[in-house]
Order: sequence, then structure tokens, then C-alpha cells
Amino acid sequence: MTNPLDTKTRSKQVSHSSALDTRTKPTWCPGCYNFQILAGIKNAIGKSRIKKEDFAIVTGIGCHAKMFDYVNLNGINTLHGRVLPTCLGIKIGNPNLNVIGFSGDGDAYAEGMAHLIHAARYNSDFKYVVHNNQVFALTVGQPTPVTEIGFKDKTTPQGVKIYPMNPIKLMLASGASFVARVFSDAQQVEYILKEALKHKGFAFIEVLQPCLIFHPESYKEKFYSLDKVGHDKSNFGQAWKRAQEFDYNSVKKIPLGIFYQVQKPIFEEQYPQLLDLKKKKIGWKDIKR
Ligand SMILES: Cc1ncc(C[n+]2csc(CCOP(=O)(O)OP(=O)(O)O)c2C)c(N)n1
Repeated sequence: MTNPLDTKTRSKQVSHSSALDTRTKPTWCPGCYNFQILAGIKNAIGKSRIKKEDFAIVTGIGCHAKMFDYVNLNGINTLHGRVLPTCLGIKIGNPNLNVIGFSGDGDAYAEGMAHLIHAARYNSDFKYVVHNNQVFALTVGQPTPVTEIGFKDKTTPQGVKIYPMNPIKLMLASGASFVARVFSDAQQVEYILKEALKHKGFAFIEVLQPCLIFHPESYKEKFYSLDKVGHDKSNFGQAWKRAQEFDYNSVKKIPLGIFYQVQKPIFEEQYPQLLDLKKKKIGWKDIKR
């Protein structure tokens, strides 16, 4: 398969497999990059050999969270910032489910920050997609922990003065076993979710998703594919170095792809009760008492 991260042009059409459609009409702004993420996710899930009923999705609160209404899968539209503990709870209830969580950068890096560190440590076998538009979009564009210096909105008229955090470095430092970044292009999202679904353990995927209204794209032509430069994703030192190239503040080069991937024991394998559920391919509710 060709790596979509190598392509210079992005998907113009947002086509996707319709098996996961719902009857809800999307209320995202016309042209919002969330449509690309939605299409990529539907394609990756739709083309996987995994049955629909073996998936569960979790979303937080925000524009990204509307995914919940547009993807026809079971799950929980949870509280703002609580996507990760909800994903973990589902895995404990039934470790056989393929769980995918969706957050905005506010959801993931502000309200939900503590959970993010521990999700990387726990290495439960679920996937986490962060729609990073560098603002709290649904509440009309306030800065988040990844907004660049100088960004102005009504709450911060003198501009952001605090340096943004780097989530890729945070995930590496916290012990995440799969750390990736892509742009909000349907093909890129499909590709990376397929890779993440093959990974056994917690997969952190950051999707750069410029908000057309509150944080328009400023880094269009700055991307390059880690695959193309011979990046060794099993090498922590290389991953760390590449992670520093984009600091979420000034834009030089933005690496896309898998920064780091390593096999570590997963949370579900540490507990005999969960191992038993996995072996029997059942959840707690199926246990006869
Ligand atoms: C506990 C809690 N705090 C704050 C809010 C208000 N709130 C709703 S949506 C939102 C912004 C979400 O921003 P982000 O997670 O970045 O998602 P986006 O809308 O950008 O996709 C906030 C702060 C809330 N609903 N619950």
C-alpha cells in the first residue's frame, strides 16, 4: 500500500464507506476539517474485518464530539475531558471490544490532561484520536494549552503569553507505546487508524485540524512524512528529536506519521480476571452468577 503521508496533495473529496452512516445531519461548518476526519475514521473501521458490534466509541464535549452522532457505532458521549477513563472503563467491562476515543485539544490537553498521562502509562489496548485545532472551538475560540504565543481572542485580548505544550513529547515521556501525528486528510486519517488498530496497546494519534473560523490553517505546505526520511519508529531518541521539530508555536517543518511504536505489556493482560474475559471472548455482563 502506498503511504498517503507521502502525497503532496490532499484528498479533495470526502468519500467514505456508508455502512457507518447515521441519519443525523452534520452541523459542522461547511468545509470543516472534521469532515475529513470523519471520512477517514469511517473508512478505516468500515474496511477492517472487525464486526461493527465489536467496536465502541467514546467522545468528549466539543465540535469533535459530534462524531458520536455521525458514526453508527455503540459507545458513550461522555463528559468534557473524561474520554480516557471512559475508554478504560469500557475495556475493563469488556476487554474484547475495540475502543476508540475522540477528543479535542481542549478536551485532551486541558480538562483531560491528567488522564492522558495515565492512559500512556497504563497502556490499555484502545486508540485515542485528538482533533487538534489549537482552540476550544465549540465555545467560540478560546486558547488551549497548544495555542501559539500571541493568539488573540475575546478572552485574551493581549494575546497568549504562555508557551504551548508539546503533546507528542508528553506522550513519549509518559511511556506511550504508539505515538503518531497526521493532518486532517481523510486518507491520512484512514491510514493511521488502520496502523493503530493493528497495534496492541494504547495508541495516541494527534490530528492537526485547523479550525476554519477561530484558528485558520497557517502551516499548509510545511508537512513531511517521517517514512520518507528513514525515521526509525522503534528508536526513542529519534522520536524525541523529531517531536521537537514542531513546537506548536512557530512553524518550520511538521513531521507526520508514527514517531514511536514499541510493544509493551498491555493493561488487560496484568489482571487474571480480564485475561479470563479475553480468553472466553465475553464481558462482565455475560458472566453467569
Ligand atoms: C467540565 C466542563 N468544562 C467546560 C465545559 C464547556 N465546554 C464545552 S465545549 C468546550 C470546548 C471544547 O474544546 P475542544 O475540546 O478543544 O473541542 P473542539 O470544540 O475544539 O472540537 C468547553 C470548554 C464543559 N462542557 N464541561
